[in-house]
Amino acid sequence: MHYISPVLWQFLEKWLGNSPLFPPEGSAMSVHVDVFFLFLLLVEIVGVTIVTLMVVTFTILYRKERHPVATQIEGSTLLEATWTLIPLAVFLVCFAWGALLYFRIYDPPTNAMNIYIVGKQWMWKAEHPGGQHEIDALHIPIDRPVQLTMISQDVFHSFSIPAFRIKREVIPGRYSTVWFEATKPGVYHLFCTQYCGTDHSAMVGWVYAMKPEDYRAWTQGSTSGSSLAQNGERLFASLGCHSCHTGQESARGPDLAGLYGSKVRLADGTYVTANDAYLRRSILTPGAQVVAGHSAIMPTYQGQVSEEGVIDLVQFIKSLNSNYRIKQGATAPELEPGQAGTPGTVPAEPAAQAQPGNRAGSAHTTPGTVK
Ligand code: HEC
Ligand SMILES: [Cu+2]
Repeated sequence: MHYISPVLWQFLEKWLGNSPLFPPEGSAMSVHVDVFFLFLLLVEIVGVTIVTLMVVTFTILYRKERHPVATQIEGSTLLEATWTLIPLAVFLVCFAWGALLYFRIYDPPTNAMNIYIVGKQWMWKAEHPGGQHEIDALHIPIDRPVQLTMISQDVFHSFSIPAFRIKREVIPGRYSTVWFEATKPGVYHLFCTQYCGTDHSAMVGWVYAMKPEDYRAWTQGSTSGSSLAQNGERLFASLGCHSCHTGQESARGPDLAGLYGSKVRLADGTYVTANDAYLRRSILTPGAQVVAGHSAIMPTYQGQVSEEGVIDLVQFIKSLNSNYRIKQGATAPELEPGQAGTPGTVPAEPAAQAQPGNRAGSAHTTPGTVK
């Protein structure tokens, strides 16, 4: 963890930690970002010092009074190679080091828990899987990777938690993600770092990093009674989605059970992975990516559903996935054996049609059954 002497590091952390220039280190990534930052700072200080010293020295040594007549120098290959290769090596180290950090920062672990963030003028809305909503606040457990899936309802925003060393653009019409793993319980600043209109400076909040048991208590204490997926299920019914997506073979729309995470063949012969972004596009611009074997009869829901509503629908469709997977049993090795349904009764193909009596398949028509 420490690339530099632990004693020096402790000193730096203590000294800098009390300065407003240097936010506390609240995430697993912070220390890596900081060490790299300090390395860059060091390289700059050394570079500036060398250049300044040489400018001053040469100005004094070769001033006009001492050398009234200029001498022509033909140059030195050795010297030129030195001042080319040494900086090149330093820059390549920065590049490699930065790239390694970049990949780590941009690649969320697969076991990360997901929280949705909707940015709008001028507030941050967080939606937890259990249906907990909060504004300008974000409660998270420590010691566990958390991924944020974010979208803006109006203009560009940027989501930043300096203590976690993260910052990511929040864009209208598109999900962006960022992840972190908080290491210390505490309360940290949350900012919008993209000028987004009159009250941009008020688009701030607090992150509450809590011990897992405190987080669990918080989720239980602030639940609205229904999860995002359950809200989505209600919306699915009230928008009339279930009239086409019945889960039956004869239905006008494709079966949505097992869709999430699967590869979908489109009418033009290409394949897409059904992730959050695909589901969102399918709901708002269904004509853009038509599923093979179906005609483009699905109406657009642009303007009829808020971003929060789309998130609810996406969560609902995702939950069909896991229910379906539980039914599959045999093809879901990550589940405990006790949870498995009746292996062998359902085709192993995840995108297969739901069987009659399959809870996931019939959930479209019977709202209230999916947990
Ligand atoms: C008039 C019938 C109809 C209604 C109503 C309808 N859909 Fe669809 N839906 C379709 C058809 C047909 C397709 C496949 C063709 C396409 O991709 O456009 C589809 C495709 C989809 C897909 C992509 C499926 C896949 O296998 O990749 C999703 C997700 C989806 N619909 C969700 C919804 C949601 C959510 C609603 C309600 C807000 C809804 N649909 C309402 C007919 C409908
Ligand atoms: Cu903003």
